[in-house]
Amino acid sequence: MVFGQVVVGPPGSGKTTYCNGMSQFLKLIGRKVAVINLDPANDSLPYECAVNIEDLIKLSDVMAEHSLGPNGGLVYCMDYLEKNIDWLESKLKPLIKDHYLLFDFPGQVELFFLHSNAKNVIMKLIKKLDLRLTAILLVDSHLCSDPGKYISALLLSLSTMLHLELPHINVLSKIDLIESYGKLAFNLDYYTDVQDLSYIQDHLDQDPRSAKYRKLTKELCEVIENFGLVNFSTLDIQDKESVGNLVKLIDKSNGYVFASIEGSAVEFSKVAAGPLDWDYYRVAAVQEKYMDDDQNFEYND
Ligand SMILES: Nc1nc2c(ncn2[C@@H]2O[C@H](COP(=O)(O)OP(=O)(O)OP(=O)(O)O)[C@@H](O)[C@H]2O)c(=O)[nH]1
Ligand SMILES: [Mg+2]
Repeated sequence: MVFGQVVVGPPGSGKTTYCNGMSQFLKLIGRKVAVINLDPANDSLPYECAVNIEDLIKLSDVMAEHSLGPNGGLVYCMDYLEKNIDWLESKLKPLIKDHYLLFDFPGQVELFFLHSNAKNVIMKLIKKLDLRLTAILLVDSHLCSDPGKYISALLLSLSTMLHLELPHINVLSKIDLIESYGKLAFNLDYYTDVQDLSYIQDHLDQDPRSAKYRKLTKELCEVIENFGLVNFSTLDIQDKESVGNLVKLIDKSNGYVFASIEGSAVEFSKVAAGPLDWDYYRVAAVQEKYMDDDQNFEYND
């Protein structure tokens, strides 16, 4: 079985940095990792990528040839990728024998809740190559500092979850910076647990600009609460413990934790119900080397 992650999220939310940090963390705990860049606008990649969409299609060529802007160009590129899925499949085939896969996607979020090309690409790969993928939606934690933006982030998360139909983890990225945006109106738990949105509505109502949208906001919050699907994990990509905690969740969501179990249903349920207390940090290399203060990701061991 082949496991991996589909990394999505708005522009600048930290997807490429995440793929870089996550691949290094996973390598240090002993996994073989391949990062696949499917963002044709990724100019300079901080990681060594195993497959690069640029080898198939270049955004600059698309924009010039079809007189498209960058966003239309990206939709075209995803469409082209879907039509040429055999190219991607042939590139991945040698890797899936023993690699864990990380897919770095573009930041145009409409690709993941509106258009179907990116989803079709993922679904075709899952079907053809028998992949077990978890979607990681990164949302900049700075959005918590504004109630309106936070509600937008909730809607984005819900729409993406419903559209992609994958095991899914929403992540508040850059959590190390959260204090620099000023004091939050509520504890961080409130933003991660998404339990009672009436408090954030009350807070939003204090802003006179939002008065005429009060009913709309209330209805939207009800939709989010009625689905009951959205919550968030937090992440500081430079902090090994933060990355390790997220890896535990991801491993449970896509079934990686069950991969090596060949026993009875009882053993499966023990793993499913129990706390994941594997020692992700036992590898000395992780203790010593994971990410230094300069985000200098040079961790060759
Ligand atoms: N402090 C801090 N900065 C981060 C973290 N993750 C990413 N960043 C910074 O956020 C900026 C954007 O990161 P990228 O990885 O390029 O974001 P992206 O989502 O790939 O951006 P696009 O591909 O343009 O959509 C960079 O300056 C990163 O260094 C984090 O956990 N903490
Ligand atoms: Mg990127």
